[in-house]
Amino acid sequence: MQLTVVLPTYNEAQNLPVLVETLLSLAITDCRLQILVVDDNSPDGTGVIADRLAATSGGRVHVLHRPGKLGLGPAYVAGFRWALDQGADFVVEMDADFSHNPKYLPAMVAAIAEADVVVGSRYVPGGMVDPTWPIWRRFISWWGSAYARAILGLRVHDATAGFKLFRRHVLERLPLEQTRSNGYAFQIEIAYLCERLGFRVVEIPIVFDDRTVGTSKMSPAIAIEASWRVWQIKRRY
Ligand SMILES: Nc1nc2c(ncn2[C@@H]2O[C@H](COP(=O)(O)OP(=O)(O)OP(=O)(O)O)[C@@H](O)[C@H]2O)c(=O)[nH]1
Ligand SMILES: [Mg+2]
Repeated sequence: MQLTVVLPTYNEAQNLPVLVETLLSLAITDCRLQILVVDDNSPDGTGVIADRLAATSGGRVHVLHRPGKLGLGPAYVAGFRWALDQGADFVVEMDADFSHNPKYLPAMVAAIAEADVVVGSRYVPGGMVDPTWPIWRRFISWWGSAYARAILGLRVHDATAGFKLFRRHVLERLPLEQTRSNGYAFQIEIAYLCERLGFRVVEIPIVFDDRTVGTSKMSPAIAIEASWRVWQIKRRY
């Protein structure tokens, strides 16, 4: 079985080498893990580092270069399409800043035996956001998920989760190229489509750590996008 981890990167020069090494050393039975880095011409040279990692990986690391910062949603769509074209049986999406700890991946792979989609979830028992976050930040994160769930009638508890494992046939069915969202909205849109199409979604608890190096690309604009896109998603599908 082929498992492809899609890592979108924008200025993750410090995180990427360690993350790639950690992912490649994971013991995941019955799967050959490969990595696709989708880099948006990061000014800090992440793309060059990714090429170097690919060159010495024996074909386990690949890089998709995009000409500029075109957003997280389109980066994932390009990465998912590439993974499908390469024959992936399973596809993982995760952040490249260690907020999504690779140590959860074996449990997620085990859980896919009984599911179509496995979500690394902050909002099921045992899961949480970084306990050092101030209360307002925890509240915004919780509220974003609760808002999307209420409006879209989602069953998944972590509606904005960006740590997901998909079976191939799920991504084949999703209208990926029709999505227009970015950031949190993209995660909500994918979660909604998965439920609308009747896929079995299972949540595995994760602790979401704050990044320790590099800078966040999140902005109020991305949070605001999510709040109106939720309504657009509801009308559209
Ligand atoms: N290719 C690509 N990757 C991106 C883009 N924006 C963000 N990323 C990557 O997407 C992942 C998540 O972005 P972050 O900036 O960590 O955003 P976040 O995790 O929601 O927010 P923080 O809690 O502040 O870290 C990281 O791996 C980023 O490098 C983009 O426009 N293009
Ligand atoms: Mg992050």
